[in-house]
Amino acid sequence: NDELRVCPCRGGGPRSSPSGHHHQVRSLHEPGRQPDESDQTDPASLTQDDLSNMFSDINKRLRSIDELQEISKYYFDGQGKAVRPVITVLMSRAINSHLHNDHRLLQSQQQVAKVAEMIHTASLVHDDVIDAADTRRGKPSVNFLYGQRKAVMAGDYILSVASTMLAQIRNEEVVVVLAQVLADLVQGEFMQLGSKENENERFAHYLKKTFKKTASLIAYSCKAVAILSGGDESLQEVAFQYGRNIGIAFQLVDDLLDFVASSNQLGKPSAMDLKLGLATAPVLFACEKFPELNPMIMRRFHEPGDVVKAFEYVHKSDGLQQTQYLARQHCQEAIRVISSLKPSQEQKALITITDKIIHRLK
Ligand code: GRG
Repeated sequence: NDELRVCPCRGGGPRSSPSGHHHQVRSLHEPGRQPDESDQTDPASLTQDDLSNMFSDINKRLRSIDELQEISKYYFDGQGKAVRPVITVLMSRAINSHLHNDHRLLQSQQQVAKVAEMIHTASLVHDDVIDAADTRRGKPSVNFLYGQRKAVMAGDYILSVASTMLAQIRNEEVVVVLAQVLADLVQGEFMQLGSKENENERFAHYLKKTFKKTASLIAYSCKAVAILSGGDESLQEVAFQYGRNIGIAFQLVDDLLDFVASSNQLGKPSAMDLKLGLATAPVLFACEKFPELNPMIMRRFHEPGDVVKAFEYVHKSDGLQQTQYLARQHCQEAIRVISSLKPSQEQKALITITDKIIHRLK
């Protein structure tokens, strides 16, 4: 029932004041959807209790001088999918079950879930400044409402509070692991600025960028909670590889949705990647059938008509199917690694999530 989420302010409506915004705080769960009591492996139901206070806790930590507080809290309204905290909580509990026969979440693991959502949100705020995006999640973006300078500082502030929360976990290894995510996010964003001239290097460059920009946060959050559970290196590697594979699949589907979903579903304009000059997996695959795409990729779809032509070539090729196939392969690899844990509801939910990632519409 995606329709329930459609907000009248979608599609570049009038500027609305953030304080007077009409969105209800939505829980992590689908509105109007009755949780199925019989489904003990549903990711949303399984994580409901552990994440019910996440947004109010984060909002409490973001206390600051008036306007900075208002801007920083803007995206912590329950409208995001909270994919990273859900995966982090499920991984924590799956590993706690595996090692200690006790699926309860540790407070430190819950803190990692919050920090992951905060790092994600800070990166969204900065990303929208870099891309000059007007909308995000179907509402006006922070930079659109408050301007670039305040948006940059709000992103920095969210990150600084997240750093304090990370330090308060009091585990040096976890700090090192999650600090790597920050370096990866910046490097991933940086890699996106350049295109490779050599066609053979393009796909490898794209996958490396995809790991850093999207998968790193999920992979290292999974590793961090494995460390906190007392897992050895091989168990930490299971958690990391699950997160890495699911993260790459998630971004591949994101890149696919940019070509097939409506702007209403996405909460931002579609074909945005082409408009930003980015050649993602569907285009790189399409290039095999239509080499005419090569010069367009090199000039970052800058000439008039490039975006429309490239969009058509992608749809005429099997680039979208190939992208989906690659996402499925990464999901299968995620399932393979997580199957080495002792069976638990949470382990099964981590398998269910791969299906949701492949079939998601937003
Ligand atoms: C400030 C830490 C920091 C980094 C700066 C701008 C930047 C460097 C990195 C950008 C990273 C970025 C925006 C990656 C995109 C990842 C992605 C797939 C976002 C969409 O995630 P969803 O669909 O979003 O989970 P929701 O809205 O559901 O939360």
